[in-house]
Amino acid sequence: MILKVFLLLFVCYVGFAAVAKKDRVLDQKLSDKEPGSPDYDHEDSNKQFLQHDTNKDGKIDWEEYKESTYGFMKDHENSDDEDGLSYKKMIDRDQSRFNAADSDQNKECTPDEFKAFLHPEEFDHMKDIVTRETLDDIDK
Ligand SMILES: [Ca+2]
Ligand SMILES: [Ca+2]
Repeated sequence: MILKVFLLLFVCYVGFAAVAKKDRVLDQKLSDKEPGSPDYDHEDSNKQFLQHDTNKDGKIDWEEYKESTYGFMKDHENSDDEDGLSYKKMIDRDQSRFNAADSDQNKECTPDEFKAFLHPEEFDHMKDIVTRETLDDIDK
């Protein structure tokens, strides 16, 4: 019971912060192309893929993504302060989405699979995870 209350408070508290931070991260990634155009999506995905494929083997595994996206926040990973909690929340969410995007479940995303990670709303098999994320946002 105590755990349940704690979890509820936790979700309420960090949910909003996580969304706000995530939006800022996404804003920084915008290129000079207009968002929403097919060109933009394509180029944006490729650019981000190259950015996260740090060992340049043409695939991105979860650790690679996590390191290149959240590595700079490493100090917070094991802390219990506010930053540490929202950090974990963002990572958990990304990891769920990453696993859903990895359609052959080999723990690595090809450029195509990574596109589903970046633009889940465009892929049928990502609908569940998009719904879950949306519910997460509302349910707080
Ligand atoms: Ca790689
Ligand atoms: Ca895969």
